[in-house]
Amino acid sequence: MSRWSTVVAFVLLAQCITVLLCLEGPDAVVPPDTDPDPDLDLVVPRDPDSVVPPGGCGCQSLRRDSVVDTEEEGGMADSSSVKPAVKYSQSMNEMPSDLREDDQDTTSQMVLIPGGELTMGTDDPGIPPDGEGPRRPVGLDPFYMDTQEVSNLQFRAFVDSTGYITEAEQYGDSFVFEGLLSESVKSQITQAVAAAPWWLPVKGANWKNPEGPDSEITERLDHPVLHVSWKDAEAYCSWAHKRLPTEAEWEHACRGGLKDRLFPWGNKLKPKEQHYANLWQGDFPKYNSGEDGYVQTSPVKSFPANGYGLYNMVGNAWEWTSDWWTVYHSTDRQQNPTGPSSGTDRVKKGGSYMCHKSYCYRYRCAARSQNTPDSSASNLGFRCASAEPR
Ligand SMILES: [Ca+2]
Ligand SMILES: [Ca+2]
Repeated sequence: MSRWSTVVAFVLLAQCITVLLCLEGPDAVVPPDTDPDPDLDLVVPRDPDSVVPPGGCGCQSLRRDSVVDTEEEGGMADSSSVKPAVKYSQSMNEMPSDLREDDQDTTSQMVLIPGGELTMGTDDPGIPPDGEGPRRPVGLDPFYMDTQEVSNLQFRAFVDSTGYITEAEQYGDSFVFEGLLSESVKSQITQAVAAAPWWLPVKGANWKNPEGPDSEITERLDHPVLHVSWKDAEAYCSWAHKRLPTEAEWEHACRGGLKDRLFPWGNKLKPKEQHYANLWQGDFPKYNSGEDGYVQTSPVKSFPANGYGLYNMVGNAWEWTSDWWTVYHSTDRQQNPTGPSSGTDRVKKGGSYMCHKSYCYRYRCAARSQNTPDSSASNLGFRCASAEPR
């Protein structure tokens, strides 16, 4: 039962992400943003009505007992059937073939993230109840970070090597966004999350079958692995002789060397009208235009890398961190902070392809959300970190 509560909480989180941008390959990292933020008001929703707080999107009310009958639901548009209307980023999303060679690696390439005296959090939180603030001093040792979200191909190598069975496979189900499901699968589902009816518990949904038994990952091996719990993520990283990043490490890596910026590339959501991340464009949850090129996940190296050479830090898939969740933070300087010593939820960062500014402004580096460790869903993945090069 607790797992359902977790999943439900996760569902709420999933509602709150979106926006990114990108370039192609290590040589195409985003240059430092020296612009103070001239278009900030144009790209960052400041209208309280345009940003639904967690309670507003039902995140805090999601519990297993919130799952209700769906027979009276009016039904929702099937986003997966909508032909993407790519406006700007199609060419940017097409990667040179030589950059795809490392997609065959069973673990990600890593890059050195410099340490130093840094800050984490923000004094201008987009969603104050999430504990984004206050801005606080942090000292970090240098560390290595995966350049990409762990892909299906990489996770498959782990499973093939170890015989690992994920928690979603053990439970026999996972949460899937309704817009991705086939009519056949939807016809068999009689329950949904009351506060977020676009999330449906799907029997047989797991990393190998992201939308249930009639789906597969054959054509998505270079996309992020989904439906992995915190424990699953930790198990993969351990197998790869790595670990999950702390929230402080993840946030520092997200910023890509920039200071006081909203996104990994700066403050403008779409510099020069280019999409820098896989988010949701359209009317959530009914219509996803796919203007950024994708209505679901994208390959892990699509969109430009940030200043450290990291792809999709915001958007595409949410990413687990090692920290337990709390919204209360000391302003005292901390060295290599690892979060609370215990808790009920783990911190996830970055938002996903389901994030839209209208209800989930969580695709910023300082934004955060949480799920119980046994949660899994169709927009939550991870990447690994390490103190040593791997
Ligand atoms: Ca998208
Ligand atoms: Ca991500």
